[in-house]
Amino acid sequence: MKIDFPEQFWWGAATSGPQSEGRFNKKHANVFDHWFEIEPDAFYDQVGPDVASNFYNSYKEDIALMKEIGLNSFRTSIQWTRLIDDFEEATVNEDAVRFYNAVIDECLLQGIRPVINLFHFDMPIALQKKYGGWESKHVVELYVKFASKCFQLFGDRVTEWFTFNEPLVIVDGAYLYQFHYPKLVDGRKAVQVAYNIALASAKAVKAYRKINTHVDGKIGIILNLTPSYPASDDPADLSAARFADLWMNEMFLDAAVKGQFPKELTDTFQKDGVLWDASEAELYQIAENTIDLLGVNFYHPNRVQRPDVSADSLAVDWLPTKYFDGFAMPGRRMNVDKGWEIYPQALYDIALNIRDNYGNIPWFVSENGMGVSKEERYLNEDGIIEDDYRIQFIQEHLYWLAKGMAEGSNCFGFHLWTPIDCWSWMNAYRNRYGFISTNIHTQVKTIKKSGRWFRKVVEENQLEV
Ligand code: BGP
Repeated sequence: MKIDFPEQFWWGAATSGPQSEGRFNKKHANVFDHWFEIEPDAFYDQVGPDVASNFYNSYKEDIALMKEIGLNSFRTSIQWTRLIDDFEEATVNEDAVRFYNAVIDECLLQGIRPVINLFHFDMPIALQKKYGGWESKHVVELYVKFASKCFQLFGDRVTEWFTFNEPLVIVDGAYLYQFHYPKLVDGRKAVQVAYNIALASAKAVKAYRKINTHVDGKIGIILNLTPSYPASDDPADLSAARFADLWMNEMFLDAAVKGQFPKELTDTFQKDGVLWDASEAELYQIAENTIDLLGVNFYHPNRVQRPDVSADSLAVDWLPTKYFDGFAMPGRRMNVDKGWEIYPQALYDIALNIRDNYGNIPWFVSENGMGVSKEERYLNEDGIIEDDYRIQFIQEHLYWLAKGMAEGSNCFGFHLWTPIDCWSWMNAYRNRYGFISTNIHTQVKTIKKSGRWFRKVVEENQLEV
């Protein structure tokens, strides 16, 4: 079967500054630079972000490789810590300005649309230490200054901007489950951080609309949406799945698209004594500054059952998992390396949810992909990684995405995570996701079988399944 995609469909891939560039301006550190400095053992094979995939030095060659596999769009992020010299004043580092200009210009020269995100987990450590990072509304203002600077410097050529990547991961990782620095377990702070990020996003949207001079300019947010499927029809499982959806999906999605948080969620926070500090004026800003377009990162579904309400699970502090637990779906298909269930139909469910409940806002798959460890297992005699598993993974997700689009969902693109194998937080280089492999010792980059396959999909604007 052949499935046609719309003309102008974005066929691309995504990375982030901290995961690809390497630490090119050492004046400031972000939370991950800092964490690696103080606790290298927390990172897989003790590999930190200093070099990453060396994009700072090899961006021209890397963009040429992206062109070779046919990508027409590429998302990365501008790093706050690299661009800005003085966070209070938002003065810039000239070399960083030169670098980001060069990346944007090179993309345009090669016919690749540069899509820019402004925050990908990379809080400056100085702001984390001095103000508590996203716990602070002053930091919200500093972020808006940084964002405004980016719009001024690069907005004449970048037409699609995103304020944040996966804010929920910051909340969960840094404030609840300890996989991001500062690794706190503090429900009240977690909830305030979620609110402050939603507010920062709305304020950045507002700043963009004031500054933007590009006729096609648009701004949105990138969210990891994981539909929550209940274990059974039992009311306890259904209400667990409902809360999981509120917390994991609707909290940021409703704020960004509808301009308000779900009342069910804020009522629960209120009841539990963790409701955020919010002023009328701020809520008005959130209501007024909704997004133009949405990025959806999707990797795996969320299987949900009633929570374990033993004394132990409640003792720690307020955790959202007070209301739900995950479970392993019997008979599920797994990406064994990553420990994630493979369930491509969820992309169809996401598509229809956006169509039916979010005004059919224009959206794209901003990340999807398959992390595989020790991928050199699949090297053939010619030194090419034969990643048929990745081709199948993408095919299946595109199939369900196309079905949602055929039924009217307004999706305009698909980005794989990631173009070139890159560094990934605590996992460092454990999970490889790219169309192109990186040898982390020699920095040699080689197109995988999936990259060649994708080129054909893009050329034909068509998927064969
Ligand atoms: C997403 C993040 C990316 C990337 C990806 C893969 O949540 O937006 O930054 O890290 O996950 O993650 P990992 O390599 O840990 O499997």
